[in-house]
Amino acid sequence: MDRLKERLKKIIPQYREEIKNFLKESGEKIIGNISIRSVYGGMRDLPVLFCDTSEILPEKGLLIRGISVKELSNKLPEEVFFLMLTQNLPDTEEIISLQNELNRRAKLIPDYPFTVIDDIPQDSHPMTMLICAIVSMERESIFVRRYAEGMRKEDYWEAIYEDSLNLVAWVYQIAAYIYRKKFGDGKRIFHDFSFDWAQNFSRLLGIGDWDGNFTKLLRLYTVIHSDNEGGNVSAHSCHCAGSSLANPYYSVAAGLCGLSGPLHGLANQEVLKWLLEAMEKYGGVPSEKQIEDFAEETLKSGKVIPGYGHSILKVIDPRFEAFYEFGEKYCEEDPLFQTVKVVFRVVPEILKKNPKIKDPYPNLDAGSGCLLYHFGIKEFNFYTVFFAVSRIFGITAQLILSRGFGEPIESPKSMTTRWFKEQANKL
Ligand code: AMX
Repeated sequence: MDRLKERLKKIIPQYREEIKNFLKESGEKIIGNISIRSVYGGMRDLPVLFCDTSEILPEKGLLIRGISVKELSNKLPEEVFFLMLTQNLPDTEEIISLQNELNRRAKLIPDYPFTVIDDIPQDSHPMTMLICAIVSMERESIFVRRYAEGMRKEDYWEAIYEDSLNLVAWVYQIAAYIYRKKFGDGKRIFHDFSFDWAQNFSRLLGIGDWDGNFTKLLRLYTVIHSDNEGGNVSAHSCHCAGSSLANPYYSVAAGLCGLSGPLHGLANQEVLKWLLEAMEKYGGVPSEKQIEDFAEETLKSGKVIPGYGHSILKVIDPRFEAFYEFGEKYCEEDPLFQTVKVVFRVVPEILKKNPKIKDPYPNLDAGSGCLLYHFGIKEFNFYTVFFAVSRIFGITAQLILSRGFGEPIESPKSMTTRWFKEQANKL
């Protein structure tokens, strides 16, 4: 029995009822003003979406269902997925049931997404390969089949759940194959049914994780990148496509297309480039004075210090702290990690000198790439694929809940600049 699905069968009607009653009581209440700057500024700070899986608080960082992601850093990605959907961490039977469910589905993956990867130009970006392989599997969608059979609206979420679980069980297999095609011997490694999700991902990548520490990093990395509220580009793109009832293969692909941008999923590779450049310039781990000079040079040339700053946070990102603690435990001696530590000691003090910078502290990207690099993943352009595989947990959880709530198609009103100017002139 799929215990997560059974739980959701009880919970989703309650969620739906709660929102229905809330809207009945309070749906017409006005909750805010909109500034023209917000509209033209990426809709920043406009509370116009709801998302219950996670939230970011300026002083606490990312909370998943009210629990700091740092406290979840020793949990399995499967446990966090369960938490996002049900508001509770699973008990032993529930987690075993979910893991069995994922393993059962893992072996049902069709062969053709692997052929898609074989046939695509091999100099394509790994994200292109991943997205094409995901879209190619759209013909497997249970939602599409059941929709054509006339499924009731109340049951949409169940079909979305089926597709989502298949995606969680399949996508890491595709990602690992892309890694092996592009950077390894090109041979596909097969699933081991006695393993958990991260153990299998690690095994399929073929990294040679003799002490199990890379698998531990994959678990941490996945949990930390799994979700980040609903308004970021990947979550929102997936949510928006899903609201048209595009099936999860299309919706997730829409989210991942957004993730592939340099302002979203690529930041961790920028950090790594910056650290390696500093190390090359100074011939090893730079001193505090050298990093100070290097950072000042970066700022003078009009660039940002990658890995520092955040649009909401005002404290050290707890996700950075979790990676930092992992680094202290497993790669203390690594010169790259030692450089991360020097940067952490020096850069916040430099950024604090500029009053415009609201958050001078490290964000999650300041340490994540360094850890992947330590374990031998030196191909920067694959890092976004790790982010994508992790983020699928969050965006599919959000999709399942959105269809569970019966959310309608998204259709915010756009107005012309002429209209905004007219409004501005009236004020
Ligand atoms: N180095 C130099 N200048 C910085 C800075 C940094 N690390 N962080 C912020 N600033 C500057 C901004 O560029 C902005 O300058 P401007 O007014 O001339 O455009 C000013 O300080 C005010 O910015 P802010 O309000 O504090 O932050 P923001 O919401 O505009 O930007 C972020 C947030 C993350 C884009 C920004 O801090 C930044 O560019 N950081 C470096 C890149 C990075 O680490 N990105 C990853 C973020 C995490 C993620 O989403 N993956």
